[in-house]
Amino acid sequence: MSLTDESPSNSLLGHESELEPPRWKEESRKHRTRSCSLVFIATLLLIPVTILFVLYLPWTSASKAPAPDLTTTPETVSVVGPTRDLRLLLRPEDHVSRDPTIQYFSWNITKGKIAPNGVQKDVFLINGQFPGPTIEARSGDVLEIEVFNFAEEGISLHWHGLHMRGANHMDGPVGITQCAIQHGQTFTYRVPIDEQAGTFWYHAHSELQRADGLYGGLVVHNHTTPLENVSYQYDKELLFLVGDWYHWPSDKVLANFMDRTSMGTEPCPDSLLVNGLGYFECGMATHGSPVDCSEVEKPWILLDKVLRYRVRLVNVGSLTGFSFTIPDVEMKVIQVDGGGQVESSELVNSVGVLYPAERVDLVVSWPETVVDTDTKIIVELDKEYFLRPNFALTPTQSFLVSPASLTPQPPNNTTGTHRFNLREAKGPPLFTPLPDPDKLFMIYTTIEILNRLGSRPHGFINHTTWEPQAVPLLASPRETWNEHQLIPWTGPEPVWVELTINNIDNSGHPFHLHGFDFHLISSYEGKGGWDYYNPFESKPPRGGAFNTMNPVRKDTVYVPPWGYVVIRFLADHEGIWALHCHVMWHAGSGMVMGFQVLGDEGGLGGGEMGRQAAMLCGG
Ligand SMILES: *[C@@H]1O[C@H](CO)[C@@H](O)[C@H](O)[C@H]1NC(C)=O
Ligand SMILES: *[C@@H]1O[C@H](CO)[C@@H](O)[C@H](O)[C@H]1NC(C)=O
Ligand SMILES: *[C@@H]1O[C@H](CO)[C@@H](O)[C@H](O)[C@H]1NC(C)=O
Ligand SMILES: *[C@@H]1O[C@H](CO)[C@@H](O)[C@H](O)[C@H]1NC(C)=O
Ligand SMILES: *[C@@H]1O[C@H](CO)[C@@H](O)[C@H](O)[C@H]1NC(C)=O
Ligand SMILES: *[C@@H]1O[C@H](CO)[C@@H](O)[C@H](O)[C@H]1NC(C)=O
Ligand SMILES: [Cu+2]
Repeated sequence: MSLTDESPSNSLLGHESELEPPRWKEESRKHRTRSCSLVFIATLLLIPVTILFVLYLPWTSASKAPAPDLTTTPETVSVVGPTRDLRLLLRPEDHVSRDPTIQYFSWNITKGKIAPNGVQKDVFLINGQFPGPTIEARSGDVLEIEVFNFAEEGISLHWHGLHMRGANHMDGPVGITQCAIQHGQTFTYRVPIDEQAGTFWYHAHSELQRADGLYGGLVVHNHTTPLENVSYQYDKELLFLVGDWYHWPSDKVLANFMDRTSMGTEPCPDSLLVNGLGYFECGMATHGSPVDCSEVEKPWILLDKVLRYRVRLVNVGSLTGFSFTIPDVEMKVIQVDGGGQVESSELVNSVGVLYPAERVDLVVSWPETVVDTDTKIIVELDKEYFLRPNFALTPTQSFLVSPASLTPQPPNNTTGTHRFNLREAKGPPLFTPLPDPDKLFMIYTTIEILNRLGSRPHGFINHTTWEPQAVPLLASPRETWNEHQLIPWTGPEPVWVELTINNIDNSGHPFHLHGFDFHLISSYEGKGGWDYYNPFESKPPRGGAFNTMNPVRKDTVYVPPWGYVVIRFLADHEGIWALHCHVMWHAGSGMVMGFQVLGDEGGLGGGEMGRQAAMLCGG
């Protein structure tokens, strides 16, 4: 196929007659703005039930429990009064000085009606909790998580950011490394942590269930001396799972996105949650989007502002990035994603934009003059995807941070916002520059509306819109993979791979690579012209020379509109590793591919992991 043509629609994807040219799409996306509320009218006839508030129970590592009777649903945790405290305090002291171990967990997964922000929704619960229990570990641990599926639908779990060396069949994506755990089935995930440390999370990798609450935090503490609390100078650790939230069930939201009338614009969320709590003014919903709503108290957090905190911040949302601000604080960015160090001495009071599935670790402290004053945490959802306004949404919300003192003072006048731009994060200088790549790969990614697919928007990577096959790819020979699978092979030996992701859309895509950390050596936001990068041509990249001296290490990266990112990683451990956009509606409509690492040309179906991958299939 020729790549010299000036029109991306003609040269990149090759569906000349079917493709909508990106320009046209851009305009249609802007002009077809309409209110979400109209669409809400016909939905959500929820049976009124007593509102359940889910308590944060500290997670407990159960030793191997006797298998529960899967025919009777366990009782949902009964709910004791509203606790609206956002605080999720971590316990590094339980992990940093012990030996590595196998930690056992036993999880009952159910679905229940809860109202995290006052609005009822059918949400996944793990042992009665939403979000799921926070897992804390240290490098070298192995997690053994026995999952009992009491929910009516098939599920699977992914351990976001963990390399899963030798354990590709435990990685989670249905259709790639496993079949779903069906209702009434149980499955034990064995998750090796090896030498990783940082902020991770786990979430469903089946259907769209992450957007219905099937997720939780996973923190791996670094045991190396000097301990991180000493080198980064903090006293306590807090976890914040922050993300946008839809009142609709996820399958309805996806259906709305993939409807002919959406023109590829994403339904915008209704609310946002912090550690599973939010607030919503019921009055906002009355015009056209009836919900079962009760006013709840705004969540808040009580902190001893004399202490210095390490904040581990995760975007657990489905669509939007956000910025995180505490006006009167001194904040320093120390890490991104799973422990990728960030070189910065800058003191700020805000970070952003953090895109879905990205993480950032901060050390925050308060100047002495304000330790007794009230302050707030401000979460501001990024407007990039809000092309269809949702009048029910309050995109910027603040949560009171109350000092431990008995007589808190009103806050001083707000100071200006000094934001650390996460797109510009740099890692520490490398001792030697990154090795040159052995293999180059390049992809184009876009949301396309094709006649042959019913004029419904689909996520594409090159020519491929992903759909899961009945037998996971890990368990089947390559010759049986259908046209919905784009799985290049990196070869039989470990190699340095350089991957260029070109984004021909006018909005960004946060891409996640399973199984590896990568070095981000280039990121460029295009100006709307022919701004992509083709490593197979001699033309130099628009975004300038690659950074091989101090690139940041990540597992999820925002690919800017009309632009590209270039990443390098050492493809050295066997598996079929998914690569996909982390926007739920983009991945759910097909923006998914993978890499086959090691093995032979015929796939990995013949190996031991391949045999294990088929365990839950058929039957
Ligand atoms: C899981 O459900 C079973 C009932 O089938 C119950 O016996 C068991 O205690 C539950 N486990 C947890 C951790 O809630
Ligand atoms: C760091 O953490 C360790 C283990 O929890 C603790 O013993 C030590 O006192 C902490 N050091 C500081 C400076 O907070
Ligand atoms: C743990 O922290 C040390 C610095 O104290 C760092 O060199 C090391 O890379 C960290 N380990 C991991 C697995 O991130
Ligand atoms: C906040 O206001 C008080 C009273 O005006 C003042 O003493 C203090 O220095 C102020 N703090 C900051 C950080 O501006
Ligand atoms: C806050 O700013 C306003 C307007 O600049 C001023 O009138 C007021 O006194 C200030 N309050 C404090 C506590 O500094
Ligand atoms: C994607 O398409 C481009 C353009 O045709 C091609 O150069 C590239 O190799 C393709 N990538 C993969 C992984 O097939
Ligand atoms: Cu996307």
